[in-house]
Amino acid sequence: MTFKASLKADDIPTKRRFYVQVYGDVCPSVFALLSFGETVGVILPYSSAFTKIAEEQENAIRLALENTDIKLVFEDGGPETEGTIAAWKRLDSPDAVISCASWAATALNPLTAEANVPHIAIGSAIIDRKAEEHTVRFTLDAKMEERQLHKYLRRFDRLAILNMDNGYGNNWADVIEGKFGEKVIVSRAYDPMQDDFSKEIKAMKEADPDAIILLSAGKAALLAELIRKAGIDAQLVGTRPIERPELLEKAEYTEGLVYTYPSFDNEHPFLAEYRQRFGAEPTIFAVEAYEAALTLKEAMASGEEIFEWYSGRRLKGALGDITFDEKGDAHYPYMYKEIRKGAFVPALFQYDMLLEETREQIEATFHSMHQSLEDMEEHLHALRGDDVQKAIDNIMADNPYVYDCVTIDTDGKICAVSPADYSHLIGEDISSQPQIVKIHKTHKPVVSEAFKAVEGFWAFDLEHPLFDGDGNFVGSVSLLTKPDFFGQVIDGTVANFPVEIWMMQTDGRIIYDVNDEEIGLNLWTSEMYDGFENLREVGHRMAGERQGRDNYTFYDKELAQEVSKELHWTTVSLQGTEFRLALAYVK
Ligand code: COI
Ligand code: CYT
Repeated sequence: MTFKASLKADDIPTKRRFYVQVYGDVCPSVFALLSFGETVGVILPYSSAFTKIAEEQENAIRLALENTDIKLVFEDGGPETEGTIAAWKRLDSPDAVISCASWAATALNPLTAEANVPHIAIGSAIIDRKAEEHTVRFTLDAKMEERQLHKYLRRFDRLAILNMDNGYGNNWADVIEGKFGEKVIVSRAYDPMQDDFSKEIKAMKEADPDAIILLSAGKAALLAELIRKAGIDAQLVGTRPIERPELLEKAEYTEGLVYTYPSFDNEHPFLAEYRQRFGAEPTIFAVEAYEAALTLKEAMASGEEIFEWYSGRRLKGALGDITFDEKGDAHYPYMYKEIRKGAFVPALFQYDMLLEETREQIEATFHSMHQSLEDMEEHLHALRGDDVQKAIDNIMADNPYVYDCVTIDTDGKICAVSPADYSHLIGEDISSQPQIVKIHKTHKPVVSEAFKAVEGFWAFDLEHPLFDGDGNFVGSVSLLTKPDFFGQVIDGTVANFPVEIWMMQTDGRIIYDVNDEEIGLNLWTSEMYDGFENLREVGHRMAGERQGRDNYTFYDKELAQEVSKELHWTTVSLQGTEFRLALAYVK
């Protein structure tokens, strides 16, 4: 240890690696004997409104690194950047630094980069990196969290914001105001070190909002109490740091609070160990801190440059399945939680909300595809020629999800194709396809079930009838989509929620799933589902009922492990063709 202290970071940036490389081979046993541990500086907001958060993080980091030769130096960063910078100066050339809070990460990023000391940010949703490719962050960016919170907030017309006056609260308030504009009728920053919030509560009362967004950590319980005692019945909404034990002590005021929060695995052994050792319930602050410390140890031992080690990496641990992007930011699912019967639980409303939004999006996308066919009708009194080609090229330009657009005559032969690259399809006879048979009989728009298209893949076909100037049926115009079309809509609506969506026809055929290999299989007959009889039974129930709830056992998203899933399903109805839309989640 003392030996180590004489080495300056500036002289030898990656000390340990240097010694391994130079002397390790020559004299491994001496190296093993010396085996000096590295020092990790940890800057946490002890003397601030977030003392309990800092203590939770310290506990978790100690737990992660006990029985290792890493030396931990905890420093108080206080409530603001000045304290953080002073704490950084007190550290004597550490091998890495972990810091908590957005403002601390923003301040430490350029300083640690200049000193060439790896920097890990925890509890830091909003940071501004002056130095790129340096700071690794375990907190999901607020902009990502906002995209999820947004889906819930948009049901309210009159929003109020009550935020802690610091780099977390003020920046988050800006994000919401930027997205909701006029709908934000009042916004107040409060000093989190204080307990007198009478001015803020008065402003809330006067504004009479539908929802109050509390960008709070420790003070949310008191604020909720004051809000309710003032007779304000607005929905209370929060973000990740709001989940603190104090909220449950004031459950009579906080019941019904809805907030966004990571959906980490509640069964992970770390949680049980933390409870046992410290006699308290760990929150996301502890989970992030633990995962950061544990992986930092591994990164340091790898000899690789720390940022490089994390960048692009996928890890499985207490935070669940997480991936780091090229900026060094972690990504992992968030969900809605709520306080229900005095406990922090996954919010029940989210499953039907996401299912309904996905249903609406799929129907709206088909509707706009159909609309663009109708809009071009006047240019489609014939099936081929320059005008027709121009019209179907325009339709293609309007419909990014569509694979191709063709016209089909009354004999069921393809006459014109867009994009023109696929003109080899001209002359193909598709007269026996059920949707063609149907439109030739009804002269009405139709959506096919899944079928093998002449293009060579499972597809869906939206067919629209065409008539000549005298109103005689002359054939149809078709928009063809791949199942991936559903995937694109679904990815947009459930992005970053811990749910999966799949689709089934009433004949048991799986028409969309995150696992490509399942698309096109039949739930009743495919051997993929042998041994999952209760899933098959549920599938039969789904075929007969337009909507419902059930549960089943099947593999997880990676087809790795069998898990029990909760299921909510509904029906997408397109020109009379019905698809079951299923949302599943692991409880
Ligand atoms: C953040 O900055 O993202 C935090 O969670 C800070 C916390 C101390 C309130
Ligand atoms: N292909 C297409 N059926 C097909 O097989 N583009 C439309 C209809």
